[in-house]
Amino acid sequence: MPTFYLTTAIDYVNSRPHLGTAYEKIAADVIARYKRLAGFDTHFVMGNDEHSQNVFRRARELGEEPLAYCDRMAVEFTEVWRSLDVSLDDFIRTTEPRHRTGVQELVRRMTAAGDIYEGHYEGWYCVSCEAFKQEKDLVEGLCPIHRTRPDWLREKNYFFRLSKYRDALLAHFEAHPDFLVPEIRRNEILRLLESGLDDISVSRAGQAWGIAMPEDPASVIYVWVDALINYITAVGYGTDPAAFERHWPADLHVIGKDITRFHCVIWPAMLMSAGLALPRQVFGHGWLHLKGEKMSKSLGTIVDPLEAAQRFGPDPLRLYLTKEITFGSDGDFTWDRYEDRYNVDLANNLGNLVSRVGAMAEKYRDGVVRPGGASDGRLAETAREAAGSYAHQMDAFALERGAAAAFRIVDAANEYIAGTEPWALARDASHADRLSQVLFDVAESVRVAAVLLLPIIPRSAAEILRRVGHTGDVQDVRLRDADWRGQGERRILKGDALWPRIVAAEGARNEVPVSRPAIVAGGAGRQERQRNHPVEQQNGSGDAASAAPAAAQEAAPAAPAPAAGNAQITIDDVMKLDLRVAKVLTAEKVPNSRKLVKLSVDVGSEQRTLVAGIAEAYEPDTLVGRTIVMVFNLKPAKLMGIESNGMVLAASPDGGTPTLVGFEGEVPPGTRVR
Ligand code: ME8
Repeated sequence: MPTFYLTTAIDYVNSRPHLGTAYEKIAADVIARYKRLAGFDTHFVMGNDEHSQNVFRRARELGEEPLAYCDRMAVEFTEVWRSLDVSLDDFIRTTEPRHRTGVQELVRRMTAAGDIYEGHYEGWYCVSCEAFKQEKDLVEGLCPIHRTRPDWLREKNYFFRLSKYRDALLAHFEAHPDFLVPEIRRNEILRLLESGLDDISVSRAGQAWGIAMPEDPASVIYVWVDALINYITAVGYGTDPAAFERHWPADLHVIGKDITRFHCVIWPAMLMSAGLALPRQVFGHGWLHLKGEKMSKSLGTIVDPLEAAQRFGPDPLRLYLTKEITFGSDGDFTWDRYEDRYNVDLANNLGNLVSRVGAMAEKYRDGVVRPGGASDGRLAETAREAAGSYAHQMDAFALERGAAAAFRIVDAANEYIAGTEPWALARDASHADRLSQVLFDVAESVRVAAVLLLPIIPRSAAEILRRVGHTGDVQDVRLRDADWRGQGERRILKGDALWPRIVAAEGARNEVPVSRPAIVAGGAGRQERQRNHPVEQQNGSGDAASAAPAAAQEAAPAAPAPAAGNAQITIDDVMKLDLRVAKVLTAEKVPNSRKLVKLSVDVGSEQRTLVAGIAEAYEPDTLVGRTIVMVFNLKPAKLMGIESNGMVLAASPDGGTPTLVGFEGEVPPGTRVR
């Protein structure tokens, strides 16, 4: 079986993980899971970088021993990775004995090669970067990344003859055009190499926190040199030669674009000096931004990954980060966009499809679907094309395109349902075979899409596979299982809506309450998150499909569900909506909510209370006396503890503020809108 050794950067532990660092781990996990799916014996290693001065200072600030602090942070970090379903095989900490032994061994070998010499360093040092800086690196005297003034150092250091390796590095880049991807990063490093290399300090004097230089306990090894070596100590360098032999060289280091110089200049030169093989490839991903700024603990622009995962469960977050951000480029995270994509990709599209397949299979075929003969082959063709493109894109780490390919199958299946109208076929016994085939083809599409989505949304894809009749261990599923299987019988299971459609209380759209997705993260913090986000389950039954409004999670195929995309609905569907004119009697802001307004309205025959997400667009006073349109027959739902009996209609542009639907002239309350 081919092997694949994959690593991420190891994190500084001076604060908890944020969504930017989590982005890297999730992307790497998608790759690791994809490689397993593709049949590789994959070894996926992550870890913590503990010998940083920032870590030492943080521990001291908290009155803790540095090692005890690091122990605590290791628990916190691994807990976050576990909650995000990151499937790491090993977690290395730089304070571990296996690491210390390997680091000292490597430095000894570099010394034996004549590449380490004693000298004095005088210059700038940014503790947040843990990097020696030259005057030309600073902007107005500040570190451009952390916007802080670096320290001025004068100390005895050991130096590494990095300059000696410039030509060898250039030759390596030349011979291995894919050593560093994407190309923009490769070009940056090539320019750097072409401009020449200076030797670098590889030790710090007068510090106790770190790994001692082998022959000089008064000096500790520079934290970056210490950290880079994790990639070999994690697989046994200096402690377990057989494991090292098995795993090294790494197939891929996944790191952020800010640290490519360390990984593609210093690290390979260190390995060359020690006579070890170089990693095969380095992927320098982009930054996750929040409001246009790099998400960064030192800049304070961070989102808590657990909070983001607890919003809908880890899978929607994983999908957002994989599908919405071009892997290799910078990308934005906004709560609004995250919620929009949840609704579009999951609630309306994939979740709706799975619900419909379950409901139709049960209603028309008692839960068992079989081919009925004479498939038109359209879905099979889409699935084949998409699966081929998926593998091609994922092999090139174009994760967003891989995700998009899988969703092409989902889109096609939804459109196919809208086009073939199984509910109409069911009304005529002469179409029984055709109906069987349609149901089978749609179920098979769902199965293929779920196989392809396993690396990205592992929990949900496993659940979807179970619902479309997969019975084996999902760990054994391989990429070849994405081949279209036009034969056999499938037992299709109905279940709760996987992702009930939401319009969150803070989401500015018309108010549809959040139901709990069928698949969510477990673990600590969930209750806290629910308190912070003023949305409540619509009903206590857990029957999310019935809780979902306006048929977004429609499960009963007799009245067809509105499909995703541009699929059409019938007049019967439209007539299910009881829309009425109402007049606003009172309006008040809902406490602790930016967007919600509580309205009491006159609907002719009665008064109703509504909660609407329009507070950012309308002052409550301006609403009183206004004529609006509401959905009259929507199930009551609680928002911020207030029961809302209907939904206000408004034009709601993506990312914009809502505008209420109204009339030119006077229309009496209670009038039906149709
Ligand atoms: O750099 N978006 O640790 P770190 C995307 N210990 N990635 C981000 C990010 C963002 N907003 N912020 C950080 C270190 N990262 C060193 C690595 S490896 C031998 C030593 C990425 O905790 C960052 O680019 O500052 C890096 O790859 C990783 O998170 C850890 O960052």
